[in-house]
Amino acid sequence: MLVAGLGAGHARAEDGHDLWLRYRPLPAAQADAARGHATQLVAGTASATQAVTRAELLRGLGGLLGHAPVPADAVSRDGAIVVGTPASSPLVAGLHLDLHDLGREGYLIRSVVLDGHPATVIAGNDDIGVLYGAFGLLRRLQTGQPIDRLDLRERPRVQLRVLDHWDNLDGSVERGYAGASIWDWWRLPDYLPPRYTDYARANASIGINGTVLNNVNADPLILSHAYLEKVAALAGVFRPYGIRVYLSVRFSAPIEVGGLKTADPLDPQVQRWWRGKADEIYRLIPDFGGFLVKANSEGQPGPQDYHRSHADGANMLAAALAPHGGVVMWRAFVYANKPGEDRIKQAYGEFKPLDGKFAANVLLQVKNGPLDFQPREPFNPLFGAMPKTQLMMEFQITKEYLGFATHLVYLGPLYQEALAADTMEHGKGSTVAKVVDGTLDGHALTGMAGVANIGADRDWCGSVFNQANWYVFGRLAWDPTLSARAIAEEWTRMTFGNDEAVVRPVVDMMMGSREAAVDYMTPLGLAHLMGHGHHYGPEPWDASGPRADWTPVYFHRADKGGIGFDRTASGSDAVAQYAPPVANEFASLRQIPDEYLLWFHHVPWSYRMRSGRTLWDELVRHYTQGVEDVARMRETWAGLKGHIDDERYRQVATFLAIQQREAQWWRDACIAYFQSINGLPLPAGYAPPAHPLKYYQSLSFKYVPGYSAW
Ligand code: BDP
Repeated sequence: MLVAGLGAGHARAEDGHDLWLRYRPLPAAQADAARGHATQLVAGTASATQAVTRAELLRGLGGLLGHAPVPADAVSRDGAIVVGTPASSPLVAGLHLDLHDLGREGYLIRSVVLDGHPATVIAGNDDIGVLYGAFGLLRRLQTGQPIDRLDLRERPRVQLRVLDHWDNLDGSVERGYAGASIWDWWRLPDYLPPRYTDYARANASIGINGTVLNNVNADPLILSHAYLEKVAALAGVFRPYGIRVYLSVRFSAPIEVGGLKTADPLDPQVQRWWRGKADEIYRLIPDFGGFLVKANSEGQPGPQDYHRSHADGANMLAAALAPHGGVVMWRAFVYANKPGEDRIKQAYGEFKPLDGKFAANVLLQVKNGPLDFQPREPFNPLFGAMPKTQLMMEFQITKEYLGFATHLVYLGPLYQEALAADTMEHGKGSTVAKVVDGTLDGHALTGMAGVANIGADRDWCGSVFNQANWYVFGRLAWDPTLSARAIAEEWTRMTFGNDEAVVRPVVDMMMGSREAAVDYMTPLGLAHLMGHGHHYGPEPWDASGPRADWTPVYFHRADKGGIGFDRTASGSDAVAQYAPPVANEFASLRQIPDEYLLWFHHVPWSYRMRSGRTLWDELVRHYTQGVEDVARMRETWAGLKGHIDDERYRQVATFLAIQQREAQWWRDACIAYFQSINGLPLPAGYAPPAHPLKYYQSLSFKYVPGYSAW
């Protein structure tokens, strides 16, 4: 028959489209062992969420085990899987499980005996918890773990786990490197391609429960009725998967869409307009999540245009959403208020005085670092400084400053480093994770956002390894205390299978990849040395307009005498924004960790590092190390040839070659430039840059993907 003729089981190339939900057959021994625990599936279909849960289990188990369990209404054999809530399933109700601390989204998976038969129950208080449980069970199988003798309880530690799409209505994606926007606005609301459902499945599988569909640099048109109908259609696809939609709104929309003369948040007409808009939205989308707002930041309008505060603006929108249960995610990424002041100090100056002034349904969305998604930044001092405000984390998943889609940089270690940072707000152990999950100051409304790296590319993210960054974001939003390594291992097993000869080297490569990028781009606390505007490649010499604080020279401050930004009391005193023990550590040359040295200090090139080397020698060593690390990553990958399907193998191999070439470019251009400033020789044994500085300075790039004027 035709199917057999195509070579059953092997015909499909792995192009990455299936993400970590590949459900390829498990090795025989594991499949045999598991099959006895997946003979029947007793799962309802009364709600849309129940239906997709059942479908996912049939699909997943069928793929992994060779054949799916038999759908059944009752347990009649050993090895049934029983799925539901006490309300949806009499079998689950009869077990009298202790579900009280699981909340709406938590789940329990337990091996039980039902009607005399060993069975596995996946239970929660709500359908959505059960769906998460189904994905949890599938994940166990996919990662090579047994599914007998189970007793698992899980619940998310963060309430709003949200992707922020910086997608424009014209189909482009700001800072997007995976093709065009996945939202086909033109053919919405009628046409709903399967990728919308797959997007929702993928998100639900890692616990993401919200999506902001459009760019923070928002087009007001999104609030027009025609577009709201398109948004409603997407919300309908996502709803069964527990995903709410949110929109980025432009603060001046009452003028642009509403025809008003002002957007002053204290103007009653403006307030009425937003209330009316909220009512209209909720008529179309009863579970609409709320608004994300970038205001008075990088040219966006905001309440300050009317001499009102950020709190006035946020609270006005919050009042419009509150009757419907919506929230406002107000961004703290602002730096325009005091020209001349150290850019990284400005958000704190702006928002700290507003602590306690925000309405109950407002979250302040704070980037992990005080600058802008650099390869490494110290944690944002707003974390730990606003106990009376619900602060949510904003990470960037798309790699705007990390080599775009082609560099293999696993962001787990970056996220973990930020979450584990100790703010010392209430003494030792006051980690950023505890601010974000609300436990430090007792907040109930909590959130974590990730700027999505998703586009219309077949593999969604522009490379297979970028999928790991979407994955790790979701898993850490679910539980910020999980380890980046454990998540990398999970993802690797789901993505490439459980062959130990693959898993170990791939996980090691992933775990080292972020430090490699820091080394070849911005070691020792340097930041923002990327190409002007597009942020592609090195441009440490750039001093062009329109703003000094967009240029590399502003940030590295290299001169004949030394390099680095003095942010101690003798400089901008940004250190003072941290709690005293943290501030003291950062301010002290003796205590500051090497990785933050030039972020906080301007030191001579001859400065003696802990290693005994001079700063200059150490800098050259790090730049070189970064390139060598990428070379090693390439070797590791080459060693996996034959263990990975051809298509994905070749893509990664090609991208690693690009990465190595660009890492070398970064190293050479930065060394050539800094050497032109300090006039020092390279330490012995280090190769000079391949080209003179002028060559690197002559490179220019047009049509760089993801470009935006900001
Ligand atoms: C920067 C991006 C810019 C964004 C801005 C933001 O370069 O495209 O609009 O952040 O977060 O990282 O608002």
